[in-house]
Amino acid sequence: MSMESAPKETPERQAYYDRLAPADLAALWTRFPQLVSREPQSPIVPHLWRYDAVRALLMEAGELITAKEAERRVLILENPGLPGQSRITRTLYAGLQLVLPGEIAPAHRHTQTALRFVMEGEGAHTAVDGEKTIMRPGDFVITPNWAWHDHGNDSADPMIWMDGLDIPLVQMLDASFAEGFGADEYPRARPAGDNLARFGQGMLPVGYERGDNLNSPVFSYPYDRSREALETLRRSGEWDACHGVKLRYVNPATGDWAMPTMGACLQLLPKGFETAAYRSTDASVFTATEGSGVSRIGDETIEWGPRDIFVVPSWTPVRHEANEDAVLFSFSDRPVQEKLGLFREDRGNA
Ligand code: GTQ
Repeated sequence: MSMESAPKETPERQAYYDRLAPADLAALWTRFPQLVSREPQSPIVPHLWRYDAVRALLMEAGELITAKEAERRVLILENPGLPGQSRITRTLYAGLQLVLPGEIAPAHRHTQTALRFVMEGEGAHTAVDGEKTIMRPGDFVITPNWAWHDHGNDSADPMIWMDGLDIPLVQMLDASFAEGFGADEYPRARPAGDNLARFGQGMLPVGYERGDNLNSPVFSYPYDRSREALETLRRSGEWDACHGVKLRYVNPATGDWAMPTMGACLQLLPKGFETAAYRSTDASVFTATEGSGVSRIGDETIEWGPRDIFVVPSWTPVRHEANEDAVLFSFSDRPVQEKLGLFREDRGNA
C-alpha cells in the first residue's frame, strides 16, 4: 500500500516524526508516494502565452533598459505552476529576447546551453565563438555550453526571438559557471555561414574529428530549408498519427540531437489533420511559425496562432488539430532523458 499512500498516522508515530526533524531526519514511509510516484506528478501546468501580449510588454522594456545594461533583455516565460522560479518546465527555461536596431548584447559564455528560435525581425545576428549567423523568422540557432556569444542588430527593425536554456537543469546540478568577455563582440573568427558550408550540406570536411564536442558543429538551421523538407514530406502523405510530419534537428556528425541537454523539432500539421493522443515524459514547449490550431492538453484546450507559445507538461496526453496548414517548433529535455534511460512515450493505440 505504501506505493500509493503513506501509512496512517498515530499519536505515537507523529510524536516520533516530530523528534526526527530537529535531528535533520525524516521517515521515508511518510513520503514514499511523493518521492517515488507511480507516474510523473508534475507541478507544471499547460499554459499559453499570446505573442502579441508578451511582445507589447517586451517593447516597453525596450524603453526602460538597453540590451547592454540588461546583459540580455528578456522576458522570462514562467510556468504558472511554479511561479517565481524562472522556468517553463521543471528543467527548462524559456524567454523572449529583444534586440533593438543598433544594439549589442555583449559577449559572454556560460555552462548553460541555449537555443534561439526567431520570432520576428530580419537580419540581426548572433555570433558563436566569433562566427556570425544572420537570423530570420523560423531559424533555429544553437549556442553550445561554454561557447562565447554576442548578439547584435544592424537591421532597421526590432529583433525578437525565443530563448530556450537548460538553466533549471544546470541549477539542479549546481554546475553554473559564467563569465563576460570584457568587450561587446568576441573577435570575428570566420565568415558568416562558415558552419553551414562546412557541416550543413550533407557533407563533412575530410579529416573532421568530432573530439569530445557534444554539440552539433552546425549552429544555424535556416527555416527555409526545414520548411521545404516538411512540405516535400507532406506530399508523400505518410503522416505520423501522433505527430503529422515531424523532423528533429540533428548533429550531422553523429545523428544525435543537436545539443546534449535539449532536443528540438519542427513539425507540419496539414489542414484539418487531428493527431492521435500522445504523451511522453519530456515536457515540451511549442510555438507556431505558421497557421493556427487547437491543442487539447489533458483537460485544457488551447487555441494558438502564429508565434503564440504553449507548454505541454510531462506525461499529459496531447492532441493537436490544425485549422489550416500549421508548423510547430518544439523543444524539450528529451536528449537527457534518453541518455539516462528515463524517456518514455505512450502513443495510445496509434
Ligand atoms: O542570450 O546569452 O534568455 O545568457 C538567458 C540567459 C539569454 C543569452 C537568456 C542568457 C541568454
